[in-house]
Amino acid sequence: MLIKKPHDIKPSEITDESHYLNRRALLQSAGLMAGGLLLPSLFNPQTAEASVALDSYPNLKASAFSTDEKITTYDNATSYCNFYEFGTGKSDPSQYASKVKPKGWEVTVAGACDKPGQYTLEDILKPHALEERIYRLRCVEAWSMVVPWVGFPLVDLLKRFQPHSRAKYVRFETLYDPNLMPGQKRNVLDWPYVEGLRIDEATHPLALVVIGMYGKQLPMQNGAPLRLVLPWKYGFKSIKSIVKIEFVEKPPRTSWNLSAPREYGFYANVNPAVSHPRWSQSRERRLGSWGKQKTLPFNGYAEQVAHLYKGMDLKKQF
Ligand SMILES: Nc1nc2c(c(=O)[nH]1)N[C@H]1C(S)=C(S)[C@@H](COP(=O)(O)O)O[C@H]1N2
Ligand SMILES: [Mo]
Repeated sequence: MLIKKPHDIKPSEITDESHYLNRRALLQSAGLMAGGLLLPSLFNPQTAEASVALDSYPNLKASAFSTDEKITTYDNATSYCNFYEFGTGKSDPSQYASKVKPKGWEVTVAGACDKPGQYTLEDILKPHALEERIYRLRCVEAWSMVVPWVGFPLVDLLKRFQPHSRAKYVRFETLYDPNLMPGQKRNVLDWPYVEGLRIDEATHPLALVVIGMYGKQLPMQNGAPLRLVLPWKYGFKSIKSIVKIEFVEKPPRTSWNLSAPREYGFYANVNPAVSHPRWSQSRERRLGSWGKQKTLPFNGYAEQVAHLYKGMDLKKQF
């Protein structure tokens, strides 16, 4: 398995690193396309549960953005979860979500773009070549994990909808269905769960649409059938079970920011120098380990993303 750490990626002759990374990501996905690694037929019209029937993604290449750190066990990553729609306890999602099989999933695309509309999950996924990205994900509660995610760059999905230049932000919404997701019967958050990104964050090559993990279909408790994974941000930005994508002009109000604005900012970049009002963010515990380790700025992805926040005071805009 080819795994390159970000610091193994040679500096290019092109001075602007963001251009270099963008080009690299483009070449990479082009290469995967040419290799015929298109999404295998996800949908078997003969079965009622067609929409998320595929249960494995064999032979995926690990992308150059992957870390070579020790991978968290499948059991840990799928049983210690945050998904408040299924309860606030860490084991609630695996206990209650595993029984849920989303059928006929659709995603609404709205706002400032040329191609708004109602898309089936198949429409959303079909044109994209899948890859494996071994990413760290760091929860705001100071635990973290390393997971081989299966997905494709968010930029590739967003550009299909041809956003207008006045679309400065993207807003994402999770399914609202209290019968399927009993945690929504309680007012712990303002449902549906909403997250948002500035357009340059959303189109950064590290931002991933995820549909699987560990070479398998994404378990419901981890956000099936599709979620985001934004490895340089606290985990709550990585919204699960998305049903709506909207291109907007102003920063959207996001669920955690609405519920506790002093604790959870819009940017939520991992920052060991800025404590949460109730605990330090300087260290973290990897799921499955006892000790703690140092948390890195931008969760270790500073080289790739720090330029997005040039000139901002990240203590104020946390
Ligand atoms: N819709 C929704 N998305 C969500 C959450 C949630 O409660 N609801 N929790 C977030 C938080 S706080 C974290 S840390 C990650 C956890 O992802 P995991 O359970 O796959 O580790 O999902 C994020 N996405
Ligand atoms: Mo989190």
